[in-house]
Amino acid sequence: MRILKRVSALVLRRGVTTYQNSWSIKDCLFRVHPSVSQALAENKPVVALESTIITHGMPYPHNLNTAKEVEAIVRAEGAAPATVAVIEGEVHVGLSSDELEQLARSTNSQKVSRRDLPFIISKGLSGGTTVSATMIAAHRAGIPVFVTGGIGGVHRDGENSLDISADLTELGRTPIAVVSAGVKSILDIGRTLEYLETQGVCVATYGASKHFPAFFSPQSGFNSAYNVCNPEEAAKLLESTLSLGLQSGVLLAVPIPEEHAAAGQQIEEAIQAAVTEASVKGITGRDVTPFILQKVNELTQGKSLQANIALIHNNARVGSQIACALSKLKT
Ligand code: PSU
Ligand code: MN
Repeated sequence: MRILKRVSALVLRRGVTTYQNSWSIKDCLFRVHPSVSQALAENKPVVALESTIITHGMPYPHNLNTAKEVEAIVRAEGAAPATVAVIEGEVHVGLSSDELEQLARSTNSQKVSRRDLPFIISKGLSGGTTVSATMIAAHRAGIPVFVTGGIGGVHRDGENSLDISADLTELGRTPIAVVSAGVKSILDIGRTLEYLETQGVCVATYGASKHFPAFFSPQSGFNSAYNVCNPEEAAKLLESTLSLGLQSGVLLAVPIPEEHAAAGQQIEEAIQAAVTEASVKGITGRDVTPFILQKVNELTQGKSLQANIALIHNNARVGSQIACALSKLKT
């Protein structure tokens, strides 16, 4: 009897072991660039960066130039940049300049969100990672600060279409600070904030007020739950999220600098027109955001692109300062 029990336990354990061996997370699918792994090993600040903005958010060569400028800003602030992308079926955390250039020039890159990762990896494809997929990779690599332009959200009429970006649920389940300029007014900002609250995401404006920014404008008419005034306060907020063991993330909303917000009204009008056109043309799903971004850029003769670049530069500065402040808290 005892022997029998033992045998069954062994089989059971074997079953579990076999299961774990076969399906445990494969590190080989995640490639961390040596510059990033070295910084992490030395407890130096690292800033994760997304790449859908490169593949789908901006036209070439602005995408490449901006990506390079952002990495340079991160370095100048004393942190290591880790741009995330999928290259031939592997998730890269940190890209070489050749890889960055190839991604920026490529015309057939996929837009890779959480739901797309399994397929893209299984087919050995390449693509730009959205906020959700970038969060997954950054968290896995041990990078708690991630800078982007804007996150996805609840689309207008989302209460009927249920078009709600996977970025929001990712923020609810991955403990990373996402530094962004808020949410574009192509989205339903009020519902986006409600959804983030439901997901348990701590939303804080970076600055003196709680005004939640609308990407191109420093105010959206909505407020964040909180505000933090400097990198140290932001770092402490993130530190408590991590120390509490919360599995949810933090959204830090950085208003576009005043000098670049001037074109805000004209851009707003272009957004209205682009949203209408997208709906008339029946554009849905993952194609909505890239379509609207491109249309708005056209309608504003490039002003939206300039504002977009300026706010990303600013976010990179702020995010890097937060990453530096956070690494000081650890030492
Ligand atoms: N918002 C922007 N620019 C972008 C995106 C959002 O202003 O490039 C990209 C980000 O990568 C974001 C993604 O994670 O679009 C959200 O797409 P969707 O709405 O399909 O979830
Ligand atoms: Mn969507």
